[in-house]
Amino acid sequence: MDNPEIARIFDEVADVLEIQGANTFRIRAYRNAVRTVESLTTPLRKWVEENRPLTDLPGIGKEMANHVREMVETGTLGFRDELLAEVPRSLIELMRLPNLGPKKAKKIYDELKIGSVDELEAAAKAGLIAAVPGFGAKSQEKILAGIAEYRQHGSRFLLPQAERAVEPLLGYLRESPGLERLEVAGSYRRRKETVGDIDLLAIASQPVPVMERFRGYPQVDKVLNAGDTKSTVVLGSGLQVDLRVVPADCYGAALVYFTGSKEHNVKLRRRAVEKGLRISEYGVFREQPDGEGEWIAGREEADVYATVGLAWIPPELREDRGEIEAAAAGRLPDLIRVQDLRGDLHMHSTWSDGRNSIEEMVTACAARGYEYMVISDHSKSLSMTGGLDAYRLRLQWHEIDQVRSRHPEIRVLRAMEVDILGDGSLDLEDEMLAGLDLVLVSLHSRLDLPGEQQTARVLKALEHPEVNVFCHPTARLINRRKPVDMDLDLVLRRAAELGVAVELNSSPNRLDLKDTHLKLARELGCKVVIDTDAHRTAELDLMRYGVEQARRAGLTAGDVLNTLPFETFWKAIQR
Ligand code: DGT
Ligand code: CA
Ligand code: CA
Ligand code: ZN
Repeated sequence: MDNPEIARIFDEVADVLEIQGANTFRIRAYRNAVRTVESLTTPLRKWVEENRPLTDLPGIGKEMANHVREMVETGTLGFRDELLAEVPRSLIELMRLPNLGPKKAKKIYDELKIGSVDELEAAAKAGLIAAVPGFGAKSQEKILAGIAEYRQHGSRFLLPQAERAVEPLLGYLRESPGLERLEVAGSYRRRKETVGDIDLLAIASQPVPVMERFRGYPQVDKVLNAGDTKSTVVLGSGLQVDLRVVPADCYGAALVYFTGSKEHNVKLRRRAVEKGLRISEYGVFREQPDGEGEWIAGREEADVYATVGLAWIPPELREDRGEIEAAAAGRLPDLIRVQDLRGDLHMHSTWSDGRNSIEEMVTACAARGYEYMVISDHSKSLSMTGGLDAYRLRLQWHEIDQVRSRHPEIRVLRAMEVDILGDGSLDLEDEMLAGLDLVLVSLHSRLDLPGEQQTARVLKALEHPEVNVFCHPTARLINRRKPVDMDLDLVLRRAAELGVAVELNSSPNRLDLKDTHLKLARELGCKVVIDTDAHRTAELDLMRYGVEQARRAGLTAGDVLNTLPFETFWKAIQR
């Protein structure tokens, strides 16, 4: 667990304690710990590993030290989990609203007995919030704006979170007697970066026992709807899951319908109407003069698409962004696959904030069958990550040379993820930049600059002749941080002219560039790479999330530089 995560958990504990009206000293102790952790320049993990006394740190007493050790060693904090079980979930939801926070949430809760976001919204719209002492019309407005923002992002699950809940559930359901087919539809199947809820579809000889088994799943927190062919539950994680059992004859039609997107379905149905057909979740019907439709297809998805003259469309493309037109013209892209990638171009080692040594990363990349790989630790201005200055970078090169000689099976490139400083200059001396095989650049600070300044800063960095890749260009963190204000169109155009590649960072928290941006990048002739930004060997497997995002953008292997064999790749990545 890294420092920001530890800080976030301490912050959460403080929030809940504050809601509970706990002793102010206790709350302050956690807030102080947050501040200490946030300003620390070495990973706490290192402190624990090296058995350095954590209590030497300001604001870290015995209790906090134990907490830190627990988080580093187990990846979670039992005390936090206990607290979260005590406080009404809805109140935590309230306190997490932008522009609210624990104090105001508690006040509103105490005064108006409001315990959910919906109730809060209704109260704000009715003017009740403005009347609460300490609040006014202005804060009421801010709360409504916060709710709108939260609705857009906050309540959606990241794909890996959803997967952690869905995978075991699928395994459990597959044990149902009489189950013949089971698939996840909805945004999950389209591999959207976040999902609102999970839509399951099944065929079963007898639906009722499948429904009963579903509702009896041990992780089910609440059953919202219990029917013979459709049920809805909420899992302990808060994730809502629908299960529908449909007849085999309309499984394909139902799968198309519930995979969506809505926009894709609308376009598809319109196309059907033009051909005198009607597509619904029950099948494809030929319209008859008497109003009754004649069923003509529905068993498989491909059958449904075929009735309207289309090839089967991969779910990732079903967003009505030209995929129906492409399918009609027989020009659907041959989407990139994980096995097309021949190298990972962005990863960290213990030289900065990674968990594994260079050699461990090299062995792990070789085990994944890569032909080449890139070690790219942080530069010095990111002191909290242990970023490297010129001196330590030279030492690292020495180690890379040694590892290279032991691992001829894979080509190891030396790079650095160089920080773009506030003024657009780079956080490493020119002569050192020249000594790197590849130069990656990223924004990690001053992410709130006004658009014009941010754009100018980035453009200046990309002009530097040594730069090869612009990493996680918008710096967004999904559900947590907005993309920077920047003229991305302009930046991508310039990157294309300069021959600088843009990254699709596969970390499921980032997925940056995202699908629509990638599409734009390709249209503008920008080079694209997909990599993991792994901070430990296991994270090398995150590549599939990047590939899924690329597929959503309609990218083929030919659109991505690191699908190329090394010699060709090496020429293509040069400016
Ligand atoms: P989500 O859950 O917000 O991440 O997004 P989806 O796409 O999974 O949406 P969801 O769960 O509301 O519905 C699943 C699919 O069912 C959706 O992609 C398309 C279909 N669907 C739902 N409601 C409608 C509707 O009102 N009209 C049409 N044509 N399709 C719908
Ligand atoms: Ca859904
Ligand atoms: Ca749904
Ligand atoms: Zn990185």
